[in-house]
Amino acid sequence: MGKFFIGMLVCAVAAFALVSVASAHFAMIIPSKDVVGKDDKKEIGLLIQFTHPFEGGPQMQMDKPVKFGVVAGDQATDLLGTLKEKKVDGKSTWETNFKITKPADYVFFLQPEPFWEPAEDKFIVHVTKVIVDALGAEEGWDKPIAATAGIPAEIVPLTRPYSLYAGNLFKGQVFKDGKPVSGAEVEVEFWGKGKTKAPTDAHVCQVVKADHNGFFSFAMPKAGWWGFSAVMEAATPLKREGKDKKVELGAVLWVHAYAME
Ligand SMILES: [Cu+2]
Repeated sequence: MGKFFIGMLVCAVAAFALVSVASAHFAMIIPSKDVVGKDDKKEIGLLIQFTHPFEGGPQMQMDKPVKFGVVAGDQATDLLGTLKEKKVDGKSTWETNFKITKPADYVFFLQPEPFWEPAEDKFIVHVTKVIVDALGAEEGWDKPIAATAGIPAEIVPLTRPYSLYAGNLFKGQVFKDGKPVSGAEVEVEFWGKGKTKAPTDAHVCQVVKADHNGFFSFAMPKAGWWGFSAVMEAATPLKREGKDKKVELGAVLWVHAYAME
């Protein structure tokens, strides 16, 4: 994180920061469209990156992911080989195109390499999803995919996670290792790209807590992409220089809200 090292602590540890900037880092999968209609081009672009979405940076390094693929119906397809690296501010981001071949809800998923965060003395793994509806399928968005995709955590939407309006209440359920996570803390951030002003630093990253069954909800006040990141601790630590280090396991979901005309 270079020169931004000090100012760049996530909201979870903002209380300990000398310079308190309440931005959080999020892994992102952003498709060029969240709903592909029958008259649309049957191909979408996907952007993968690790950054601070509200402020539009500083960009963080995203190594080639451990897993990247899509679940449609009950089948997972590995798309890791399709990713093309693109450097932004000297950090790796990834891009690919995906051809729509049938009506389905396409659940794209990403499991990044553990990212070492010296400021927090831990690794970060943000397992990320985004859901694209194609050709009027409107089916499959509410199904957990962790077992099919082989990922350790996920947010399962209860609100249909595409064709949303700004102002909608988004509801989701946090799962880790196949079980709902009681009291999970969910960080919420708008992909403001640095163009949206926050009244205070604390406004950058919103926080909601899940209930005993892992359910949370959040009303999105603005049109654009919204990221929900349930921040947990992985069951197993990872070694760094011979020492056990905690792993922050995030379950991230991105949804797009449209302005209502
Ligand atoms: Cu960061």
